Amino acid sequence: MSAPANEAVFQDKIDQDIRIEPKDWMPEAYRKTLIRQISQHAHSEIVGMLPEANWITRAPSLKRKATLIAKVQDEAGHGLYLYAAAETLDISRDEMIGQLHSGKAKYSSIFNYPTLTWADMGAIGWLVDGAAIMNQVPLCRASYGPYARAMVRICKEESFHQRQGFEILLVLSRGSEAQRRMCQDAIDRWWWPSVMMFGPNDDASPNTAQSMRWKIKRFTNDELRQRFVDVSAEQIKLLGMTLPDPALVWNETRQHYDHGPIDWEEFRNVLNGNGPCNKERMAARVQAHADGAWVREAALEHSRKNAARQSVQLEGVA
Ligand code: BYC
Repeated sequence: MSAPANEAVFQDKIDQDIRIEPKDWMPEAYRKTLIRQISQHAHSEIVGMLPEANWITRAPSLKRKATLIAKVQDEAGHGLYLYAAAETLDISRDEMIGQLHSGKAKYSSIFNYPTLTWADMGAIGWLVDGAAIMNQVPLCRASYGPYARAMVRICKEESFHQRQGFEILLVLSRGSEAQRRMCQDAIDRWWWPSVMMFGPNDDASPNTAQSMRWKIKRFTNDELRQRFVDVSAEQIKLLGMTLPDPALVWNETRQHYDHGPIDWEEFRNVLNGNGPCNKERMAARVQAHADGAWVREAALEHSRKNAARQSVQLEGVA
C-alpha cells in the first residue's frame, strides 16, 4: 500500500475506535510517542517500588508487612507488563533500561520524594495510587491494543492499592494524638507532589494535543487533575484531616473545587534531577541492574543450551 493509503487506513481505525495492533502500519511519530509514554510508565512502576520497599522491614504488624510486600510485587508486575507492551513497538528491554539509566527517559516525579514515616505508606496508597488510577483508567481505552490491555489488569490492582492506603490513614486518623499528627504530616507532604503527577498545565504540555488526536490520551492533564482534586477534597472529610491548600474551595458555578497555585518551579526542579531523592533512586536502580546481571546471563545460557539440545534431538529424528 502507498504511504497515503496506509495513513488513511490508520486514521480510519482511530476514528472508529478500532485498536491499532503491533503488526498494523502506524505513523513513526505515533510509534515513538507510545514508546516514550509506555516506557516511562514502566520505569515509574519499577522506580516506584523503592519508596515503599523502604518500609517493608518496618511495617507495624505481620499483616501490614504481608500486604506491603504484595503491593510492591504488584508494582514490579505492572512494570513488566508495560515493558512487554513497549517491546511490541520494536524496542528492546535493554535499550529502554539504558535510556532510564542514562537519564534520557523520565519516570514519574512523585518517586523522588522520601518516605519518612509509616503514614507515608497510607498517603502513597491513597494519593499517589489514587492519582495513578485517575490517569490510568482512561488508558484502558488507549488506541494501542497492547497498552490498553495491560492497563486493564494494572487498574484493578491499583484500586486495591488505593483502598489499602486509605485504610492505613483511616486507622491512624482514629488513633492517638501522635498518630493523628503523623497522618496529617504525611498528607501535607504528599498532596502537592501528587497534584503535580498529572503533568504540566494543558497550555504548557507539548504532547497532549497530538496524543488526544491519536486517542492515546482521552483526557487532558488539567481535566484529570481537576477530577483528582474533586474526589480527594471529599474523601479527606472521612479522615477528619485537611489538605494543605487554603485556597481549596467548592466553586458552585464551575461545579468543581478551586485550588491554589501549583509550584511548577519545584516540578521542573524534580524533572531536572534535583528532587530530594533523584540521585538515590537512580543509584539504587543501576546497582540492582548490575546485581542482576548474572541472572540474565544464566537465563540466556539456559535458553541457548535448550535450543542446542532441541536441534540435536531434531537431527536424531531426521
Ligand atoms: N513526572 O506533554 P506532557 C504509578 C513529562 S506510576 C515526570 O504533558 P504527556 C505508581 C512528560 O513525560 C505513575 N515527567 O507529556 C507506581 C514530558 O516529557 P518528555 C506514572 C513528567 O506524555 C508505583 C513532559 O513532562 N504514570 O502511578 O502527554 C507505585 C511534558 O509533559 C510528569 C504514567 O506514566 C511527571 N509527573 O503526559 C504507585 C501514566 N508529567 O517525555 C504508583 C502514563 C509530565 O516529552 N503516562 N512529565 O521528555 C501519562 O499519562 C502521560 O505520559 C503523562 C504526561 C500524563 C504523565
